[in-house]
Amino acid sequence: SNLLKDRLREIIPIKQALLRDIRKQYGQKEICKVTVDQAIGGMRNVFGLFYDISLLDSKTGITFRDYNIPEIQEYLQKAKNGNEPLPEALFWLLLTGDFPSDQEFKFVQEEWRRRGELDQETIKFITSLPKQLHPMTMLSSSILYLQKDSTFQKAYESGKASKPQYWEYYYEDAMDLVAKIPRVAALIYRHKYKNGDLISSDNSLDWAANYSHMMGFNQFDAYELFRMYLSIHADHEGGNVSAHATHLVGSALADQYLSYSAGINGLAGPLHGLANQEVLKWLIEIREKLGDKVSNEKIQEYVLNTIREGRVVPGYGHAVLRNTDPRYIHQKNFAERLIKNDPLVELVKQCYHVIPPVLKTIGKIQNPWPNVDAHSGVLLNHYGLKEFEYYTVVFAVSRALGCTANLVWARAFGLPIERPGSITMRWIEEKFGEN
Ligand code: AMX
Repeated sequence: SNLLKDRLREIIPIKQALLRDIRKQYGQKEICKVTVDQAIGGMRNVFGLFYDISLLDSKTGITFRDYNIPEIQEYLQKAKNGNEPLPEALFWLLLTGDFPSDQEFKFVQEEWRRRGELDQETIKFITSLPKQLHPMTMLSSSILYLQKDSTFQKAYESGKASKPQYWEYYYEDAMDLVAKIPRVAALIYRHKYKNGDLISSDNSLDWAANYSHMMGFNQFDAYELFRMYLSIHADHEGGNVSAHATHLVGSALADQYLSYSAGINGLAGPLHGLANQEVLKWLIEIREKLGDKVSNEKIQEYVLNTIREGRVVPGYGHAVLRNTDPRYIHQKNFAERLIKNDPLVELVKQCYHVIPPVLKTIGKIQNPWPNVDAHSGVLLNHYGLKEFEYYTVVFAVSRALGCTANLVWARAFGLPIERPGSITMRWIEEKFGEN
């Protein structure tokens, strides 16, 4: 039997009824007012999206179905002798709202093993991509290529799919896409950086460890890093660029592949997921220019110079968070537990003390604290992933969990095509002008 789909079949009608009640009871309540400034300013604090699987609090950070990062670490299944949550369990939680039993966890793991292999055409497509492409471009293209296998697209085209069943096809596509994405990503890595010397999957490993293995990293601690990394990047509520882009494109009934490829394209922007490649570049630049054992004063100066040059300090600031990102703290704890004597990890720690006070002196910066990307690069680097151009791909493998889980629910709730209104300068002047 299909444990996860059966569970969804049970809870979807309950949640649908709940949503109907909520609309009946609160449908006409006002959530917030929208000012002209907000319309022009990237819709900060405009609550106009419905996204049920995770929520971001500006002070305490992300919760996945109401559970924060330390709770995720405590309650989700872990590998034998491991400390980090396993993404299979997180996916069950995101989809159902419950922690999985061991049997349910194993079900997801087995399904992903079963669905994860790539056919020869797909392997040929990926290993024929021009090597000069950015790995995020390769990933987005490869996900688009996999769209040939979309069960939703086929059912819709043949007229077989009726609206109440859409979510079932989105579920199938989510499971396939998530099962395959580590193989796609590892193939891109080996093709681009390792002369096409491919490594087959090892199905005795869990999903995250298998990804690490297919990249070529086989230490237990590297497995732990991938388990942790792929869990904490999975979702960040609905308004961030990758989640929002996926949700928006999906609202046009574009299938999971078309929708998540769009999300990946947004994640590839330097103000969003690409920041983790930028952080490592920036840290290495500091060490090249200032040497190791750099003083706090020199770092301060370097930060101010970066800003003077019109660049952003990567890894710091956030559109919503107003505190140190708990995902940063989680990675810091990981590093303190498992990594000794890595100069770049030490530099990240030093920056954590030095940079926020400097950014606070720049009045316009709303949040001087580090975000998730300030730490992840040095951890990947420590375990041998030196090609920092590739870092955002690991982020994208993780974000597939949240983005695809949300689309299953978007279809289960029967959410309509997203279509907010837009305004012009003339419209604003005519509406609010004196005459
Ligand atoms: N370095 C320098 N300037 C910064 C800054 C930083 N780290 N963070 C914000 N600012 C600047 C902005 O560029 C903006 O300047 P402007 O008015 O001249 O355009 C001003 O401060 C106000 O910005 P804000 O309201 O504090 O932030 P925002 O919501 O507009 O942007 C973010 C948020 C993340 C894009 C921004 O903080 C940034 O560019 N940070 C560096 C890149 C980064 O780490 N991105 C990753 C974010 C997490 C993620 O999505 N993965």
